[in-house]
Amino acid sequence: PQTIFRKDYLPPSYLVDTVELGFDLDPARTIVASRVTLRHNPASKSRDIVLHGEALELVQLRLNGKTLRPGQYELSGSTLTIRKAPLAVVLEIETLTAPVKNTTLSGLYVSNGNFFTQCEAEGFRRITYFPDRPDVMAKYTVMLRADKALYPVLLSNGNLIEQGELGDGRHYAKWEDPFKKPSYLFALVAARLVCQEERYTLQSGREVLLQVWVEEGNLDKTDYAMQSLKNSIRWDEQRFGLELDLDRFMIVAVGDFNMGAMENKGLNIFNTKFVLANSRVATDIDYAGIEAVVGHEYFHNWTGNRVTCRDWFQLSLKEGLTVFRDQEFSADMIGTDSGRAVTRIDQVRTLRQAQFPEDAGPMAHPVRPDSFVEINNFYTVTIYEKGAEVVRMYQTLLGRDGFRKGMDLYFERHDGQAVECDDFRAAMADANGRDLGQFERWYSQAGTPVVRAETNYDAIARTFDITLRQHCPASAGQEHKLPFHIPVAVGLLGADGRDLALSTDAKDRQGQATVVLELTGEEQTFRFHDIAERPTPSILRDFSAPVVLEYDYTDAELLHLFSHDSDPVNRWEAGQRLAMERLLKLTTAVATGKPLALDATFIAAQRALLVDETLDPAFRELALILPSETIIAEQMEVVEPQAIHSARQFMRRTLAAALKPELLAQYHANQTPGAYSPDALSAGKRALKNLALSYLLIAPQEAELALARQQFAEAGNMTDRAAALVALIHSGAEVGEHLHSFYQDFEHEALVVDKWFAMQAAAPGTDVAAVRKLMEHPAFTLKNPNRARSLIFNFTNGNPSQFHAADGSAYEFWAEHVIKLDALNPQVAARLARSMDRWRRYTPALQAHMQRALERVAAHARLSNDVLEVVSKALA
Ligand code: B3K
Ligand code: ZN
Repeated sequence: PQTIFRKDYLPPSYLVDTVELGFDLDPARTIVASRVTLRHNPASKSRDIVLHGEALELVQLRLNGKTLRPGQYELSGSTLTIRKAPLAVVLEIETLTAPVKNTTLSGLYVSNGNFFTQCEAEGFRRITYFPDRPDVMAKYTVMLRADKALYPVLLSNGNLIEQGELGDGRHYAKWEDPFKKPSYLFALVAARLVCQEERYTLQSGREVLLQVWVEEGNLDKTDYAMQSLKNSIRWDEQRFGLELDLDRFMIVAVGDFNMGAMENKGLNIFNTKFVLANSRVATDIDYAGIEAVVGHEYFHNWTGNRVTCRDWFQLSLKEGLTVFRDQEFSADMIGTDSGRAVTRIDQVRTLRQAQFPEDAGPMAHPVRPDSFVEINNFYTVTIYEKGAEVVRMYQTLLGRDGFRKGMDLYFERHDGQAVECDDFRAAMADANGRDLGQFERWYSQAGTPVVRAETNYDAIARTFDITLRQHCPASAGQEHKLPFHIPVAVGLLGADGRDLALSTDAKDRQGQATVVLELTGEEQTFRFHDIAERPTPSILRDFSAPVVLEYDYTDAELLHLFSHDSDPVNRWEAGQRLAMERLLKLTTAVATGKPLALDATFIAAQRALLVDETLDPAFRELALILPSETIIAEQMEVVEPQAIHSARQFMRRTLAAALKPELLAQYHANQTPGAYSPDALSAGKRALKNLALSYLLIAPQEAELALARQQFAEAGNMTDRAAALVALIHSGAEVGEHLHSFYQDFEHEALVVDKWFAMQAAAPGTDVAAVRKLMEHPAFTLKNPNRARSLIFNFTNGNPSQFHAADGSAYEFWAEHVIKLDALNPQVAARLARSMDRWRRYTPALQAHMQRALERVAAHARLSNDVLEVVSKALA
């Protein structure tokens, strides 16, 4: 396969002004007629028109009214080239596709008898021949024709301008999108669906129509998505002064979808997982996911659609920025400082769980990659979540107002354009009169920087010095890295636990509790004056940069921070450090057969936090979750998954035994009687209560089992029902009956059946044989991505001690299913292939098994580029 490089970018030879598309929709044989007006791009030397096309049958090709015969154009691989074309061209192209055979879920496909499209990144070329690249922006008119009884609803981007009957049972609808857009934002839906709709008045007084489209039986699950949409619209008006630019905005739910959702102009298409919710079927986490994803796709309307990417190397320009926006939206929706901190802690956990490993593994890439084989492999946590961290750092460096100025300038300069990450950085810099030249390295250098801190207190001079040193480990193609521009937020705690008022050399920031130090060199020392006592430093507050912070904290300092830090993120972080130190020692003890013990100090600190009623339940829950097995593994030179699992289980068991009365008290104190509400406070209470339950069910006695069984039977919502079932499964008690009744109650709710598979897949008692058995269940299918992920991915990524079984049998299972999935859906298969990314870090025996499994996949004939790129980078 061919590697594509950012440095090879050339502007398009032809620009497109208008696109008229006609669809005669038929599952087996859809005819697509396209009429495209092109003109030569003065910025290009080439007079060749290059169109992309895949899995298409070309029926007819006309240029300025004349039919082109083979020989007058070149068809090779996935491009169609017309050489030496006139300056102004009208192309008329007729193609055939078979949507029902399209299992890739990219392009036009059928899901549960309905038609949907997914065009990002390169799916439009599976619909018609077109210059399918984001810097070609055009105005679209779309005519849809289909059987009226089967497909009563016909939707596309923009405004509905005409509809009617065609005779012979068919009907049509014509849509026009007033805004020019890249092809990846094209969408259509032809389906039997119903909608919840609402007229909504924008701040400007303009009225818009909002719709959420779902299958008939799901109309009782659309309220939260609709509410989230309205909240998103209001938030973008208030926080960024950005208004909805269309008269109609639609969300459509589909059960077969490769990722979360898609921001097609005016016609967002969503995985059902991020639309459908009511208290019976959805958990608090599902509700939060819906709010975040509805917000995310809506916010793309400006950051992504109005201003889009010049090329796919710039993907984080829209994704990092839009994730940052949805994170801020979710935080503002909670509204309290502590709620905001809880969302921030969740973001840090995601980074450590998934992005740091990616940045240290074979698929490491900069936020703006320099090359790729398959763009679909680059919708990664680095592009999204690290990209969001990079955007957040602008706000940390420039302040909220400065950030807003930068956003305003960005839109002033680039509305209607396809631009680069550098353009965003320039807008931020210019709007604030700042030099952000060095900041560019966050885009160009891969890897997670390590910041090492050392401190020195001078009691006589009353100064406290913090010396920060940075380095970044080498990654593929990048041996030596230059220093980053890193904002390091710092506070100093006195012995009483309170923040000291800080005075630094920076004149404008006297007396604050937190200052942002800007580390730009390899090593810098920052001095604080008038420090009356040796303070405890709280470094990297609010996780002000996506780095690893090393500082030799003593246990006493960490305990002090864990009890007092006014910065909730660092308060949580102190607890994680306390736990991690012990978990690493316990893991070594397990591996070397030494006795295991947990100190009373740590237990006491956990107890104090658990019962501290001044803290939000949501925060307490997060503070009590131990670092995951994956995060522990990342700290080790040689990973022994079973030892990590046993060590962590030992710590959980010991805490559970020591804190039993407190856990029970919290279990009862955090009930949420009455009607279910997904608000943050209630969700936090449920989270703490259910964490308590999960601890109580470690080595349970009859009383605890009874508690869980009662919660399972009487739960008034899915959060509590699922939590009880998970706790029971993990307890090792006999749960056959519970699993059976849960399945019976929800067998017609696909998203709940996914949960049913997922909770079994991730249970430490589930080995690969049990997973294979579950695959024989009639409800299992590889063809539905949500279902495949629920069982297979939750096993390979969520059940490390079983996935890494000593005999390598689970790796064989992995190889087999990467290959099987690849034949159906390369994008999903390539995600599964990533489960083996960190294989070189395991024990030699496990490595040997993993290498064999990787080689087995790599050797398979007819592998997609998607999977081939992942496995060859892993083996390289
Ligand atoms: N932009 C889409 C992702 C498309 C992924 C294509 N493989 C969803 C989102 O980030 O909003
Ligand atoms: Zn996005």
